[in-house]
Amino acid sequence: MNAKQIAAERAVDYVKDGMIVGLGTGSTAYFAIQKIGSLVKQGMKIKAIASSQASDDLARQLGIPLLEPGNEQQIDVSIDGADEVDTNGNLIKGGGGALLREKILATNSKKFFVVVDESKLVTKLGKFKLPVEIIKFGSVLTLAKLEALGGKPVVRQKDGKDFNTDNGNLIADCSFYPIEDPKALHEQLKQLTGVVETGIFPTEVVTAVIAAYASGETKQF
Ligand code: ABF
Repeated sequence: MNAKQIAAERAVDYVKDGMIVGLGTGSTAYFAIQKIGSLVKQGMKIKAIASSQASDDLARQLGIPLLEPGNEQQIDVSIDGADEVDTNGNLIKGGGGALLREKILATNSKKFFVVVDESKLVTKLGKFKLPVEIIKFGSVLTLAKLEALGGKPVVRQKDGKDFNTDNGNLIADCSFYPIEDPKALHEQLKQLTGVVETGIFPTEVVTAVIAAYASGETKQF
């Protein structure tokens, strides 16, 4: 079993019969979704809410019943990957472009587990370019504001075109390394009109990070 799978399956230990689970996105969350699928096959009554079209598609293939987010549903546990995790448990997410929906699920879950292999652990955030979701209207102006803050924004491309999020927005990948105060930077960026969300998930959003090593050992913090 590889480290991503070990971390993901460890987090699924927190999923119990009758729970509503938030499904993350990416190659680590993939293993959690697979495991949840096998629990459903064994008869566990689990329902899920997906953070991306890709995870929604995977959950459907595995027969996991899916819900739309709504007031009547309290998400019990969300499990998701990350692009970087610092020593205090602050995260950068959004490498897959699903940061906004991921954050809506994470911040509306009773528990949020982050699953990573050791390659994601860093002392300070920011070597991984910080994804910032911005709306298309006036994006040149928003990009200029990000530039003025020193973020050197680059609009993410896919197949030679601007990448579109599931919400129809753009992603500006920004360079702020080293990010000394992740929460302060997040709050500063959120104040810019045109910025929808940032890929910084401050540590208070996170219940626990489960990191797995190639040796098979895990660390939870
Ligand atoms: C999502 O997928 C993210 O927010 C992050 O960008 C990415 C991590 O993917 P992987 O587990 O494939 O490295 O969780």
